[in-house]
Amino acid sequence: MSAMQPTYLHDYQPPAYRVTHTELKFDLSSSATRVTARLHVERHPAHQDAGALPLVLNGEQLTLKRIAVDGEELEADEYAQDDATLTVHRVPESFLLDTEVEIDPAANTALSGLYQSSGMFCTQCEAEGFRRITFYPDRPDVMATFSTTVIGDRATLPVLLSNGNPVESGELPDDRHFVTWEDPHPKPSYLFALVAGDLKKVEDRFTTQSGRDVTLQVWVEEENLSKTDHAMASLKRAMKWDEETYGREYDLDLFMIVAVNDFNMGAMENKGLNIFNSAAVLTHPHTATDAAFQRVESIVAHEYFHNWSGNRVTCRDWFQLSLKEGFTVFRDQSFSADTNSAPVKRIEDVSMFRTAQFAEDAGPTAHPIRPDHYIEIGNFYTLTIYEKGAEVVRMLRNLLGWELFRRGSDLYFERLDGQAATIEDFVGCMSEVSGLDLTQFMHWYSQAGTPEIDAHGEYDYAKSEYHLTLRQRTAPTPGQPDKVALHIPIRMGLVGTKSGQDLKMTVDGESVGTDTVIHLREYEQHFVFTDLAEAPVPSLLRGFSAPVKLRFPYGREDLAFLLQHDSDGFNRWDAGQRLAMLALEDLIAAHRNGVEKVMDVRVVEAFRTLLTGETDDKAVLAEMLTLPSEAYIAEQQPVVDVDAIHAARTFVKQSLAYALRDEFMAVYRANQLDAPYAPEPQQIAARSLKNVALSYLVAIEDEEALSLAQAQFDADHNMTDVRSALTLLTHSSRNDLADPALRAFGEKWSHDPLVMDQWFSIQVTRPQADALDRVKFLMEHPKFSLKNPNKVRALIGAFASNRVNFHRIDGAGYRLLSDVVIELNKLNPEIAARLVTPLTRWQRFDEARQELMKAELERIRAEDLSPNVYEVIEKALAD
Ligand code: B3K
Ligand code: ZN
Repeated sequence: MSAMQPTYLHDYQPPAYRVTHTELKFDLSSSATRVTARLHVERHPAHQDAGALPLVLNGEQLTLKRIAVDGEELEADEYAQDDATLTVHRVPESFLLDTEVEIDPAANTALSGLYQSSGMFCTQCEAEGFRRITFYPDRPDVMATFSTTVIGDRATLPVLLSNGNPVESGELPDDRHFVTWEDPHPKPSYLFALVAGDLKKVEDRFTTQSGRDVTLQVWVEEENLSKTDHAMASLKRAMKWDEETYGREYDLDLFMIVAVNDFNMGAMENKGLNIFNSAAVLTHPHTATDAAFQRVESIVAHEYFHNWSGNRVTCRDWFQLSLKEGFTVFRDQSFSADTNSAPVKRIEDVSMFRTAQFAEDAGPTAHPIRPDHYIEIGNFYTLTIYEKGAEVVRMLRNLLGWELFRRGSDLYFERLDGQAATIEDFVGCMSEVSGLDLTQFMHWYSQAGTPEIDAHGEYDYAKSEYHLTLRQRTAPTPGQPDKVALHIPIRMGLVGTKSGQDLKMTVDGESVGTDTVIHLREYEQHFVFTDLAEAPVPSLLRGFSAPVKLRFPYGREDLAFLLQHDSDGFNRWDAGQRLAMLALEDLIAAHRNGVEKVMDVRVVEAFRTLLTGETDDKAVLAEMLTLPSEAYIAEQQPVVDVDAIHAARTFVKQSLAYALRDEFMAVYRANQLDAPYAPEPQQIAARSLKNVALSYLVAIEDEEALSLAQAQFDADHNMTDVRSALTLLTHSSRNDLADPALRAFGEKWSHDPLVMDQWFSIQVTRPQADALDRVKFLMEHPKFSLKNPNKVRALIGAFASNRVNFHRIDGAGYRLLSDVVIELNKLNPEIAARLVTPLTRWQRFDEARQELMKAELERIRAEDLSPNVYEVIEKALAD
């Protein structure tokens, strides 16, 4: 039961002992790897006067073979061991601890600690995996230099990697060999890494701004050597960007990336040896879509950026996780915005955020950016910690302005270099350089839930004034019934209804220009804008300047007006989304009431204007032509009616296609590319615009459009176009077209696991009623395995996002998911706990579905659960 006890932030204490240097030796073998450790241990200064203190180390699933203090073997009564710790009762102030343990990497299906993936050995230690490798104070505030010797078979494991620089290598008896690695930078155990396997590398170089020559290597299985160019190019761009933007330079002579097939997350920022899910590193025009190319670029950058925001300055404890993740996500978002299309990057990020993070905030697992307790930290690698954390850093950047923010960042990196820091340290640096009082702002870190702002505005013709009232409220979340008022920066403009131009604004007698930030700090505040020449439509929360829901009673004319005239590209897009939402809401109501559905002509006219107007940004246009997703629409409903949402959205899509068939067709034809594939912004924009247009035409199963989709599939020009065409065919009712295409695709790519993932996903996300049967059938496919997280996500995770089929009223979708969760609970608890998420959102649905979902949660609860799944299920079923 001890594993089920929560850890609390307020219980934090510095460790009794720290490790200054760690020497490791791995003698690798599939089911009996020997790990020999020598730790240089000393009493932590904070506990200098505390009298005798036992040494308590973490350790799980380790078979202890030997333990000695300063060379003296310990007697059985001098230490004690349970399933999570090893305690040495008496130790000197400073000493050497020697241990030897045996571990079983082949049996490690949780993919945490040292495990085997496609014959190679690799590690994943964040957050608490190192304790499955050796006995250690496995917490981020213990930072040591590491020296690691890896021993393996010369034939099967020719490549032996660890953190830092290789300093020695040689041959050993029995056809074995070794390599010794030294990492001179003190690091916590979660950043330790080891890789051993039959890998091939591509190599490049980067010279840092101070002239350090760095060798860059990407290690992959031989058949993937042709898929590394983009990751390498992305790495070099990221290194340069971090020098230019944050003044941060790389600090070792070698930087390595390794691709592995079995990985719980996207990638891991281990010092000098980043380990990647192969899906987050390998690309080729014929196997990866534009979106995959962009994802690889951003993840490569993200992990690289961690070298400063995470590794050089790390977290004091896991409650501070967002200190490294929120800041690093903000950094990778800025990098991608600078490298590609900034407005599209923002639209994509916000769209995902408002759909998925808002849903997390509204559900039973809602938690602050800095939680105050957890049972299993593995459950807190969430959209809240990552993405909301990044939004809060973005607000700080905007509050300070770039120059001061950069000064604050410099101060943070200089002052806390080599240390384990807290969120207060970070915000404190920002406050210190700017003189801003960020006391109220700090509530963003401790208060869970999405603030909702109700805005009302009125134009006083007689006085030429605009009165804006803002009210904020955050709904209670589990454990936090009462909410304080947050400091919410709202960037805005007033768009003149006659001129269509941003009006000059005056607040409290002060002229603030045409685009300003107002600060909402109270529950309710009034703002008066004087000397306005004409009646305005307000453009609020420009660029999504705060992670909030903002309601304003816009009429449809107002939204159509903003869609045309708002100078803020993000809000132009958002006006279109709001306009579509109003139409969708009417249609959802009509569907529920059995009334005939009628399409809002204002939406048709807005789309006509978009399709026929001039555009300088096709990528933004493609976003504007994309309707809110079913998941996003669901977020806006008090009770989610999956069928009505699906019907309404399909109706809007089809109505637009019938009304604007020629316009969509013209856009499709005008955006064909002959040039060889390149993942560059202009090509990506043209492809996304063309494929959005085709998706409308296929939605009405227009014969000509179907043959265009077929031709696009057959042309086999690049994966973006092929996948898009195959998805459209598969999601249509035309099995006569879909089946042969799926068969051909499946046969052609059966050797490529990452393409097969796409093949699985495309099939199980189709809206037709056979989706669930297809999942069951494909689970038996030879290329499917529950032990591979990518496959689980591609098949089961993708099916759970298929809203009409997952939420089938017979409960079969829920049953299938919980069956898989129960099995994965034993194999890979981290993935199991993630996969169960859709069931935890049961409160959002009608009563019949609520009962079905809860019954499945109860069925899972009856199992012998891992702490990961236990924590999520208990929250989901709490009263
Ligand atoms: N820091 C890793 C996350 C690892 C989590 C494992 N449970 C990836 C990243 O955010 O860069
Ligand atoms: Zn990260």
